[in-house]
Amino acid sequence: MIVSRGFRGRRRDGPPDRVPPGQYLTDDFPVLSAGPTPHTPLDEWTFTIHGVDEPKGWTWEELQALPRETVTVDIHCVTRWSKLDTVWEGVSVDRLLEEVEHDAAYALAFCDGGYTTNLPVEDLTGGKAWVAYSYGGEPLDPEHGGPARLLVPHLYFWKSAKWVRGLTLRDEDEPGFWETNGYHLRGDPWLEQRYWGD
Ligand SMILES: Nc1nc2c(c(=O)[nH]1)N[C@H]1C(S)=C(S)[C@@H](COP(=O)(O)O)O[C@H]1N2
Ligand SMILES: [Mo]
Repeated sequence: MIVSRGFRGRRRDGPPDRVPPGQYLTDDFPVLSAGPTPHTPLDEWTFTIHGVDEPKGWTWEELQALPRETVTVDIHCVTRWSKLDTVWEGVSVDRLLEEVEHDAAYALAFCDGGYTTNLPVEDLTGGKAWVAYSYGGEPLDPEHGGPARLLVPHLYFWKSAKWVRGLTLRDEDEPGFWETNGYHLRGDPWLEQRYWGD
């Protein structure tokens, strides 16, 4: 585990309706990556939905041409930091899933570098998840997952896969990288679903 930026800020408690149990607030944006930062050129970048009869892919340009949404959300890392009112831009996963025919219940997000994370499709739909390519009004920093990452703010931040390249839709839940290593299959911060058995 590479933690390339420390916690400079003081640990603060936050409003209990915004900060889930066991979390504290930070103004920093810590970097947590399980490996080196990949640098895929945009002209080689694609986002693909697999696990369907007709897989669907978008180039970087095609993704940029889809309707973009600006969202302001709170994020919660299982290592106990939370950050309020983060501003992102991206394409909603609803919009992407519109273009495939499927009735899958689960998805496995896959990334440059090999990271994966599993999610119920229900947690990716209904305006709750995005493929985000901008943070704080700037293109997403490579350390934070640029050119694009999954953003699923209502779950612990390990579900927000950095350098995401697509989703594989599945009938059954298959644990991803951290989930295979002891993290909870779903990861709802309000229920403190941190580890297996929580
Ligand atoms: N591809 C990839 N995505 C990842 C990770 C990773 O190691 N690789 N770490 C996860 C974890 S544990 C967290 S807390 C967040 C951290 O995102 P940040 O570095 O932008 O704070 O990314 C998640 N997404
Ligand atoms: Mo994390």
